[in-house]
Amino acid sequence: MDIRAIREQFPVLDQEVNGHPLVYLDSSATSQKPISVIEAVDHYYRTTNSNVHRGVHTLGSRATDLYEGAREKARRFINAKSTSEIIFNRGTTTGLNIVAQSYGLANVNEGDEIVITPMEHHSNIIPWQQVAKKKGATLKYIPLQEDGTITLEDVRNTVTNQTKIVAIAHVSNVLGTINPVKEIAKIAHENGAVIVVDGAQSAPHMKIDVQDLDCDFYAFSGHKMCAPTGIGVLYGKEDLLNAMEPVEFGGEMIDFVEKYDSTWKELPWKFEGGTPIIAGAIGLGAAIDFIEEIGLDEIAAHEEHIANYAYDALSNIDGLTIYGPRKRASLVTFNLDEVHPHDVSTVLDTEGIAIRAGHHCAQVLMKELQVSATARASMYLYNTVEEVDRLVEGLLKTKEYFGNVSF
Ligand code: 7TS
Repeated sequence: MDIRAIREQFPVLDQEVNGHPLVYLDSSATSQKPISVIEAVDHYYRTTNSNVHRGVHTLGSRATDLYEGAREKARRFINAKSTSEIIFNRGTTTGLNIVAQSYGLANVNEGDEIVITPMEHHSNIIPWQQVAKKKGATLKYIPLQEDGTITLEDVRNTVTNQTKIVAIAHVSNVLGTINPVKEIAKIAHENGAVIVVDGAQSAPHMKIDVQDLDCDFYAFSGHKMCAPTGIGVLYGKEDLLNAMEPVEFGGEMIDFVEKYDSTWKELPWKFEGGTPIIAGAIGLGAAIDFIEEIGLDEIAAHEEHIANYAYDALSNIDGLTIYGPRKRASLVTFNLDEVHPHDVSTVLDTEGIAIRAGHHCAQVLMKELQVSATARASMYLYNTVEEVDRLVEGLLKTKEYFGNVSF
């Protein structure tokens, strides 16, 4: 992979921040966007902008073709059987909420169980808390091991034939843990449950095959994989989606509306009420083209290399604790003894290095790790080992700085 050529595709990376070349290590929060994506959106607004599915005019049908073309790209990207199974929405949070509000409320009853893990992002916890509360169901957690993984034995012990939904992150946004979702799907299905996969941190980084994983639902966000903000995909198996009620009602999603009753369009449009995220979907299509041109295997290999490099380099810093397993996605979450993570990120920012500090929308996990916050450096296809070296230098400076300050 020619990193220099790739970096040239990302204009935002070519700048100084606080007098230093920017080192962007916050791609788990949101990725940067390549020129082809920026131009696809720009070109759409300059030449085509129209509403979709309704116009009989030329621009309207061009916009519809582009929008539906993006759906086909998204289908191929995760190897769904049909475009009926690809629902465009705002992102992972919206996708998971659709499953909870529609499938969850209809299929979870009193005494049933919903199974999640302590490493979930808030958007894969709170929707299930809401369903459990409304339906008198129990929310159960698969226990976390010391190293930030879960075991299949614990999955088997937690999932029972009362379990209706197993909801799990494919990759943890804090620990970097890669969960064995294919095996977990099998256990869920043996117990008559469905599996909902939070793919926010996996879709950008590894080849996803929803048929091979045999997951029932899979949600991801465009903005973490080079696409604009405000577009995401919810995949669901067609028979499940067909049996589900929409959660948003209004224009675009109806077939016939009468005074006291209405009927819905077929999939996937019944879940896309209102004017859809047209430019966002076109941007996502361009992002998929960009990623596929480089190749997800290439990207995954590059990220594995950089994740190992970062893990080793940060492990060598005295007083630095890394959270999560050795085998991980391309992010490293850590704390420096005695220094609050917000102070770490503030000092790093003065060096032009962007990392994230805080609870990372994972307060349940923070409690489990017995910390209130952590710092996180997250890498993507455009990051280099030299940037990791800059991070290490910045951390050594941070240590020195705070070592000389008396509290
Ligand atoms: N699930 C996981 C595992 C995530 O990492 C995120 C966002 C979401 C769901 C929600 O995605 P959204 O696009 O709907 O917001 N994670 C982060 C993060 O780690 N830092 O900022 C956002």
